[in-house]
Amino acid sequence: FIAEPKIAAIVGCPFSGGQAKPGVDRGPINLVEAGLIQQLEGLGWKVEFDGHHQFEEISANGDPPIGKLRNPRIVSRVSKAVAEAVGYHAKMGKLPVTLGGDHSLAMGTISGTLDTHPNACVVWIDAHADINTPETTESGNIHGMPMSFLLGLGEKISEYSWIQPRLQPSSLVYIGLRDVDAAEKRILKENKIKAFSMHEVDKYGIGKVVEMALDHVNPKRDRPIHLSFDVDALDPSVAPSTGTPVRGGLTFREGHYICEAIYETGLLVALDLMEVNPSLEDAASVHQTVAVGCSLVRAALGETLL
Ligand code: 6HN
Ligand code: MN
Ligand code: MN
Ligand code: MN
Repeated sequence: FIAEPKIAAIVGCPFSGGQAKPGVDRGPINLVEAGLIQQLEGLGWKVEFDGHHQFEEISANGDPPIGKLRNPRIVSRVSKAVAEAVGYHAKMGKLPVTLGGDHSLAMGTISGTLDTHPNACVVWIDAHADINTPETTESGNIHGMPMSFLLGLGEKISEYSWIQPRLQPSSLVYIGLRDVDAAEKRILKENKIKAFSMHEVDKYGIGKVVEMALDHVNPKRDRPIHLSFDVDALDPSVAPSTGTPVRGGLTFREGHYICEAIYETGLLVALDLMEVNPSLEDAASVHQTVAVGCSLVRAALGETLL
């Protein structure tokens, strides 16, 4: 699906409004400053980057909650802008690589992918399911809800009417889950959404889990794949600088294996690398997390060990 010569379009999203901890908006800046673009060029990609997106500021009291949703208008507007950017790059036959920023941005990235590739499936790598609805959310943080908007679950919020809920539950698969809210567990069951938690990673090994995940969403290996990677899927010892770390996560190799295996399918049409927060933990932890973020992107874009 990606035209030759292979072109990656970096969509830098310095945005933190989907959650409460400042700093995650610096993630994309740090990833680019660490040399990500040159690294991808080193893999033979042509890389386009026209600067980080500038998102209009709405002050906190200019964006009061809608129900429990925090910063609902700015999150909606930013995600809509991201949908347009990702959709545009995808239509041009480029691979959009979105650097977050918090995971609410995936409402935009996946909407953009589906505009161009309506048959795409989503592989979501995360400690969390990010599938709370406006009713079930306990935190009000929209980064815990993008999947419910994309699937069309829960109460309709007019601010979000631009999102066409056209992703089928059978077109989504999770790997890495280990911190799923009670209501989210119910939603996953009710909608028969396939999820490989850390329990299944331990039981079967990551190779088998990725194979089973792809067999579920992409049995004939003919559908475009959107890979959305929340860096908190990795164990906090591997990626400490992230807003909602949960112990018992993917190892360095398990995370990279997923990216390598998706690349090998030749079906990747969009990639998100989210939730790197360079203001959390010490300088060495930040350096480590940014470096691991870069190497996950490289693995998804074809870096091999041999
Ligand atoms: N993420 N389930 C929790 C919530 O606030 O709804 C955590 C969400 C984390 C979201 O890491 O992208
Ligand atoms: Mn752009
Ligand atoms: Mn997430
Ligand atoms: Mn997460």
